[in-house]
Amino acid sequence: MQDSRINYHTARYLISAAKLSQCPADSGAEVAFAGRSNAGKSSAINALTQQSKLARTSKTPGRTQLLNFFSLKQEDCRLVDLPGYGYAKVPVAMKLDWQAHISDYLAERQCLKGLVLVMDIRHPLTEYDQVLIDWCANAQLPLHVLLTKADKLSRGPATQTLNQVRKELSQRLGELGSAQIFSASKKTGVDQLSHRLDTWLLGPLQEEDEQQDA
Ligand SMILES: Nc1nc2c(ncn2[C@@H]2O[C@H](COP(=O)(O)OP(=O)(O)O)[C@@H](O)[C@H]2O)c(=O)[nH]1
Ligand SMILES: [Mg+2]
Repeated sequence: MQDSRINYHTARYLISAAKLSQCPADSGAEVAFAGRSNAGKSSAINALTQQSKLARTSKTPGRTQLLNFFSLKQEDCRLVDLPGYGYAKVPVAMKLDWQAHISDYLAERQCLKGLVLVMDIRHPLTEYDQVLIDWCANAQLPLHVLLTKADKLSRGPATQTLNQVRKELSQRLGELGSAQIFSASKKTGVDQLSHRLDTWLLGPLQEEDEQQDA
């Protein structure tokens, strides 16, 4: 199925920003990818855009502390790779450090239409995933969870995790929350992700061609 409305393959690196004032103009529509370092964020963006080196992937966790912007050919639409909230063993320090980098962005960015929260399907709903879920609930920002590295689990446990995460999201976010299984290695779930982003960036599909009953 290759019928997404936006061609994500057109994504190009635009700019990196260390703070809000360095971000591109706050116009159009943007979707941001967040998640723990090493969860598979950059790989997910590369799978979505069918570009192996667009968002730098690394086996070294927590290397980039910048917000990386990618522009799509679709007018004024962008993808954003947010800094990972690292591996540090000190939760409070980790939280403050991470927040210093992107809380301004999340709070102020008007063109932000939704957040993709990337979790390793073997380690879902970590403490800081929970912080982000609460943040979205408070801000009433749509959230889509990618349970990635699904190639590392068999179908049974993967589905079990998906159901658990969906239940949690529905309790805390209602209609604003959704989740899916994903694998950047196997390209599983790319179409499902594309459709979710289409809806966020362009709005719901208009059923113009649908025949109207009298
Ligand atoms: N098996 C498997 N490995 C993955 C997948 N996605 C990412 N990885 C690996 O996980 C590590 C971290 O990925 P990366 O995309 O850099 O994570 P980020 O820090 O969240 O951007 C890298 O070694 C990737 O090759 C996946 O879907 N399946
Ligand atoms: Mg990365």
